[in-house]
Amino acid sequence: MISPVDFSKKLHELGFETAVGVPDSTFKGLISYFSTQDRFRHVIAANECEAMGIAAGYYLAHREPALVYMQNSGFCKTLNPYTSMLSEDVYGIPALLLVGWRGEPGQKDEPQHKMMGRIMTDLFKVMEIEYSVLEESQWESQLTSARDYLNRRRRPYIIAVKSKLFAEFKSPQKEESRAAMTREEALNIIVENTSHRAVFISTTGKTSRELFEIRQQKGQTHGSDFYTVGSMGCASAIAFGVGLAESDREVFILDGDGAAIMQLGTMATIGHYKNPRLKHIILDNHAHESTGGQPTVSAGIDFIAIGRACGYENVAAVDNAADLKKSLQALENNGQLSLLAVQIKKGSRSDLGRPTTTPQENRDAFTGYFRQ
Ligand SMILES: Cc1ncc(C[n+]2csc(CCOP(=O)(O)OP(=O)(O)O)c2C)c(N)n1
Repeated sequence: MISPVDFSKKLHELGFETAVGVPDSTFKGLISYFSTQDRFRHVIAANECEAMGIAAGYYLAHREPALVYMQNSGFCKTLNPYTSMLSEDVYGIPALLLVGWRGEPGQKDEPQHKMMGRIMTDLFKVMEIEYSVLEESQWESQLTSARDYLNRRRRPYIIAVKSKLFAEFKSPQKEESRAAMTREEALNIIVENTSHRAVFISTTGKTSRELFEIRQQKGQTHGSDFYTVGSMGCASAIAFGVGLAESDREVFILDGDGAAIMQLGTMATIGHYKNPRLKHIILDNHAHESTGGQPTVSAGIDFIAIGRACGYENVAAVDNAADLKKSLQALENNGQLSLLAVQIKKGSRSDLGRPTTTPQENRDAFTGYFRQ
């Protein structure tokens, strides 16, 4: 396995001083190390498009390339800044992209990673980006060659990273959150305190995995839920689309803080159109818990103020079970576009499973249920 400490040291020797990205579990040890040391400036970006913009700006001011890390599912978000900004046809700006290879052909992975895993290297070729696949036996020389390439060519270079290549790095324990509930406890309360007519669009990662298991435990239908297994950040947009249908059903968005920040613009769209049946719940643990608990910037932002400014009509924040129950009762049929920010603590069950139904079964069950 590659040591995150040695890898970072080598990057630093090669002149990299800034790392920016969106977390991926493929290199969670490395991200965890970036967050604890002061060798690198480390920025966790809202999304991968933004990360590329930051890398470009950094280069303009420093004449040094940044390291940009991301999961391959987020790589597509770099297509626009790459083709219209960093590529040689436009400004020609170097950056070293570390791309986690989820869905690698032949390896077991989730359905949302299958296609990207299959087309990833072809996509690099179509985009005319040079790449190599990181090897445990020669990673140091690969980094040196990548750096040479960036100096010579002034354009991005990609290093694809397969899973289980980086060792873990345990960062020193931070102060424990004072929030009372785990996400699973909050989800249980939400499910138990909402009408049987409500439908739920749950965000990517453990929120959808926990909601799925809660339905199993309670012997309830999965038809009322759409589990957004990929497309991080899009649950709120999907809910907005669902809400366009003529129906008496209330549509609950079960969002994460990382996901809400990734597509914060959707709150402006939702706020503008004011569908009174949309109920946006942000489960805020200040972390990308699903990929290893890396911090988001949510501790410093006020979702309630953002919601209000975007035009949500009813906004509230809660941090305990009793207030969550009360707020849910107040939300129900209140006839107002509503936002509820729920403080939760990090953490989930170690035996948490994944949906056992396929995404297409979920699509059909949801569509059938919604139209009843
Ligand atoms: C575009 C994209 N970038 C990155 C990921 C990897 N990813 C999956 S879940 C997740 C964290 C989500 O954080 P949050 O919304 O706060 O929910 P939590 O995991 O804390 O419940 C990330 C970064 C992804 N699936 N898609």
